[in-house]
Amino acid sequence: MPLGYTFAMIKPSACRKNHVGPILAMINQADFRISAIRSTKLTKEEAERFYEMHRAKEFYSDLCDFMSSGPIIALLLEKENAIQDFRKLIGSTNPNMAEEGTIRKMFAESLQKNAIHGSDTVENMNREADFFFNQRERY
Ligand code: FUP
Repeated sequence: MPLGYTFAMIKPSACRKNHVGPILAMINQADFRISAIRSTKLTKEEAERFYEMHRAKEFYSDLCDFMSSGPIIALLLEKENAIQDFRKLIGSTNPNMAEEGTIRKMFAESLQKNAIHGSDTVENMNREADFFFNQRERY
């Protein structure tokens, strides 16, 4: 299986609770290589753009308020089968349904404050990676 990439983002709630270190350790232990990493804080407008596919959903406005409420860690990660393996590592969107040992099972507080984002398709991964990183920031 060839190497590929996924984009991930540690959400404001997990950053606030000092879960960044343990989450990065789990990511490295699962054999993902960090290609790019940055701590930043989204404006409301940037969060709206990042989650634009959810614009029509009732949770959209609250989600964008939350995602712009504090710093996040943006990550570009490399591994074989990166997108699918990372979705397995983070677990279900709803932490009540997340499997034991997954990042969301361990660190999520709620469906909205679910600790971490992971791309679901190559197309979204490219869009999300380009949102945060230029080519010179990727190694
Ligand atoms: P995921 O791909 O696992 O991040 O999940 P989705 O794309 O379905 O949802 C994006 C984000 O919206 C989730 F991380 C959390 C948030 N969300 C809510 O706040 N309420 C909902 O009912 C569904 C999702």
